[in-house]
Amino acid sequence: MRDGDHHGLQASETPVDGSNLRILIVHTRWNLPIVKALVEGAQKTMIEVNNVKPENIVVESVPGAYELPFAAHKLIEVSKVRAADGANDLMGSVNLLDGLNLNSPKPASTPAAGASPAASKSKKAFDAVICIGVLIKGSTMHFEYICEAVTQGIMRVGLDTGIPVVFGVLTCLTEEQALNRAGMDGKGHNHGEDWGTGAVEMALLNTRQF
Ligand code: RBF
Repeated sequence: MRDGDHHGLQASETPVDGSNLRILIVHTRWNLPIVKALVEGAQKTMIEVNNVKPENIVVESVPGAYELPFAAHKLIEVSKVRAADGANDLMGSVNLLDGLNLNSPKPASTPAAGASPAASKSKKAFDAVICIGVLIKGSTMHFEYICEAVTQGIMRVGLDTGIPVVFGVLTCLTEEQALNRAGMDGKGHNHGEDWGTGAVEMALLNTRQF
């Protein structure tokens, strides 16, 4: 059973349809098995519940939680530039930013030799980002400093870029708590699922006409 069935996330009353959205997940490689479960929870929910197309979910990784805000900010800005380039590029020339990918030495978006420039056409900018990580308290003050910096940093990325950024960082006192919140102990609920739906909901809110 989900811990806190009575106070967990209530489903939205309006449809949360992400079929036209492009979502970025940035996750850490600290505590990777737990992080992976959270990432998979977010992906599964966005695809199966919110109709996000699998090819419209981009996943990147960073070393630790402290790096999440920088990476999210950078990738949002790059995606905006690429989208604008694509819209302005009437000649269909190769986009210089096509090769940018944090983790892949040879990204799939790099056009093969002789390929049509149209193959490198820019994609839509990200509509929302989910930052996923797991911080587990150790015996020094490091945990407190990183938690504070990451929380403020992720909030700032959303406000500064105008793109919603979901706070998918568990800040746990013990590994057991983290396993529970990732749904890995057979008792808890996978919070990644909530973050997936939350990202879609916030992306729709961000583009809604009031
Ligand atoms: N990063 C995490 O994502 N989760 C952690 O639990 C975590 N614990 C850390 C503990 C110590 C003592 C140190 C030095 C780093 C830790 N980091 C952790 C990594 C941190 O987020 C960042 O990647 C590094 O400090 C490099 O900027």
